[in-house]
Amino acid sequence: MTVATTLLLPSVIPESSVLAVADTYPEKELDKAAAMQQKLMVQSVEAVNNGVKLVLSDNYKAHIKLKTEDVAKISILKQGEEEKQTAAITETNWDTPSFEMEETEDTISISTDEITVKINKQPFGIKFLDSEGNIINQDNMDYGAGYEDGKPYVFKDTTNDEAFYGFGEQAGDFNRRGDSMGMWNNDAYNYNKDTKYLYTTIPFFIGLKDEKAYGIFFDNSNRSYYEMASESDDYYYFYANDGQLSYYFAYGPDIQDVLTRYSQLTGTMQRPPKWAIGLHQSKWGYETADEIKGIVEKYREKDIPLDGVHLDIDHMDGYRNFTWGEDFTEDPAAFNQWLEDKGVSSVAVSDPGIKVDEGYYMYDEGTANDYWATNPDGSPYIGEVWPGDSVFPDFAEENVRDWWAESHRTIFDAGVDGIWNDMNEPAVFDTPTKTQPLDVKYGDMLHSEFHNMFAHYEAMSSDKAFDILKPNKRPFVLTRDMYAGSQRYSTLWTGDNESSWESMRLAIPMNNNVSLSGVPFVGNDIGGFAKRPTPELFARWIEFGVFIPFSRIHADNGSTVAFDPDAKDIPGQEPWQYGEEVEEISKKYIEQRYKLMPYLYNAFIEASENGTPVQQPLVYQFQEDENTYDINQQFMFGSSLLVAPVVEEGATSRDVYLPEGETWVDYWTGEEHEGGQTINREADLSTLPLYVKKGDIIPHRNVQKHTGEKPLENLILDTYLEDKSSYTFIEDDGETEDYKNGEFNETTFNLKRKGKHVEFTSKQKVSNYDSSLETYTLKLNNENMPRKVQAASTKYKAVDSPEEVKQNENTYYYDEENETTYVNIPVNETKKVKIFFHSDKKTEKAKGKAENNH
Ligand code: MIG
Repeated sequence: MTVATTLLLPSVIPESSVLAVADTYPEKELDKAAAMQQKLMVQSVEAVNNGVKLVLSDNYKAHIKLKTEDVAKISILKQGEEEKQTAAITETNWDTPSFEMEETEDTISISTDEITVKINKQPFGIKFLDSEGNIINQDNMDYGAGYEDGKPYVFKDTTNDEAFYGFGEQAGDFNRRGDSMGMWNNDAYNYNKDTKYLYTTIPFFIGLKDEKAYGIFFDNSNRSYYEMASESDDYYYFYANDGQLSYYFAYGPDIQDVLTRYSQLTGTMQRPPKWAIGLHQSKWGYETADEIKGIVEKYREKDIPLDGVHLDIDHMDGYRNFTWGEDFTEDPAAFNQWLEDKGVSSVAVSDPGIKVDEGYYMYDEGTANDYWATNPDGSPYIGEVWPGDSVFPDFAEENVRDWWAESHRTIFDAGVDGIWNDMNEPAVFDTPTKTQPLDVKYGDMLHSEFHNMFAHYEAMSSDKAFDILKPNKRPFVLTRDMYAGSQRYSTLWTGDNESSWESMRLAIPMNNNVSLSGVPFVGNDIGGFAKRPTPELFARWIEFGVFIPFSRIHADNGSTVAFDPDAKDIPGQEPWQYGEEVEEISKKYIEQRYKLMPYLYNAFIEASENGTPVQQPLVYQFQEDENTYDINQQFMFGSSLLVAPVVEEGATSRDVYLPEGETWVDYWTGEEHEGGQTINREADLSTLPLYVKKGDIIPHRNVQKHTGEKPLENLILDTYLEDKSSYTFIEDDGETEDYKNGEFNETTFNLKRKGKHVEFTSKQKVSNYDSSLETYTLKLNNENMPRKVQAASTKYKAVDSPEEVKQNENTYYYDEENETTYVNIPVNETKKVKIFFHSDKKTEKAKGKAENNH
């Protein structure tokens, strides 16, 4: 513990919790020398319908299963022990692939069309090869795999050019090669780049070597460790304090395929309600409903879009979960109705610690039914959290989860729309480790095994609350902690970050790795939680914050004001707290998110179907470009927009790397750049460098006060055409599960360049949703002046402004200065719309080049 850390803490946190800031349970290091000593030998082999079973020396056994053509599961267990799987796994419909087995004196090989798993017998060791016989990954034979003092471990060979990604929520660089990581869900208030244990455990990573990617998921919930070439350039290893040695191996070679497999294995996020992907405003320390109403009113007055407000612990009665405090509001239902009328949804915090307090219904019901986690002697475990002495629901038990789900009634009945699960490490104040003793019991598990899954099981229950109490409404559950697979139930925010440039810089690679760990819906407190940002930092953070999947401004109640240390009243962290210029910048960027809503929402639909990240590290799309491997401060927002936030104090420009093989268009100026180079972009305080991948269509719409304010009547197809572009647009009601019964529309737009003209078609594949769409505005960027626009015999009329285009069907306008054509196409246009140009852009470009060469 350091004095500096203590000073940063809000004074209201009990002194005892301060002790624990950097202090979790002592690490149980692996004895490498002991691991090296022991070698498992294959003693016999049995072919089974999904792979092979081996008898190993020292009373061990192994089962190598083929789960799909490119996924294998490896487990090594004690003889007689039964194989378990954790709650991460959801995969149900994989079929065992056909495979061949071949045995020699020294090896056993099992091969599908995609991979070969080659097992060495003396000693036991595994190699994964692709269908051409290239080694993708292999055990390190000096150390091998097995158990040391009860700790399951696996050593793998690596070479200097191998990169590692994933590992859930980690502070530090994007590429984790060279890092020493741990997973033990931890209340990491005010974490920094050196904080080893953050809030979330996702024991999944991706290795990328020779442009080929594989994934490993270590299905073990105990505290685990990852030494990724941190001790040697030649090997990496991972191990856990306890539990079984079993892991899944998935071969790509594309990162996208690895992530798809992982998402099938552990599930995908649900389609979110649209309001949840709008802007959220929060602060710990909005003490009354009136205060929050004032904030909402200000948003509306200033015409800054807003979709959600968060009710932190001050909404409760003495921190009793699922209650309303009279000081907060005497009429919670009226308050929520007021919000609803303003188009704002509310998200209420939920803490798992239940106050020991006879007469408090949660305590009484839970006690009467033995719902609490217990000490070894069977008595309820009591720990101190916000309400004082508290007991904790045993979320490992289904009946407890059902009861907890049902208990959301007091919150949901009053009109709350979403749930925010906090403190679910589970955090307690009065132990040096900040969490419960390891021998507290959850179901038939000890806390040591359950710890990293506590939030996962809790989220299961919160998700169920929606099923029971808000049937047909899409759930929104926000959580501070996760285990692998929690994306099925919840959205992640990355806990108590800090209002500092370093903390903002950490957020980008952190989100990128969370995204590669199966969790697309992730965000960080915009502006930083602990302390307060300077106006400049807030401006830069909101510019970037509108391009992260979950976009919420949130701040600590007890922080000092960094830009005015003498301030008496600590203001909230709203966009208008930092002067006019920053307010304007905030508004511009928040509006930008709302303009991109059709694009963003569709990116989320894809995420919910395939696990495709919404925030994508560059390597996700560009793994054949090695320059992307170590990029920390850039990402793709959806598949078409490249975001390069300014993350250095005082900077007025930044370098941007544009991946190879594409042309990139500056979103603000239209300037085109070839990929495969680093450019320097001017970026005054109001500019976030943003680029579009040429060839893509980005659907936009008009700005709204909130996502449900105005029906979508006009869809703008912002197009950066090369030869061909296409986009499939899905529309539904944005809030119910009706789309599951087919109530949605699916339309594909196609654009083709044919010499001197461009052809546009739209085809509706599904049309079961009652849409308000009337027109498309086809916006063709960086094109010559059109000569005419025509659909069969209908001639489109040239008009004088984009506004006129917007108002009149079958019209077009050419903005000469920006070289942009706008065409208003009625949605029921069934004919090809042809845009004829005076000259053909491509020949012209070629000519231009030829001239430049003279
Ligand atoms: O001990 O509910 O990370 O977002 O505002 C602090 C009060 C408890 C921690 C969360 C933070 C929240 C705060 N909570």
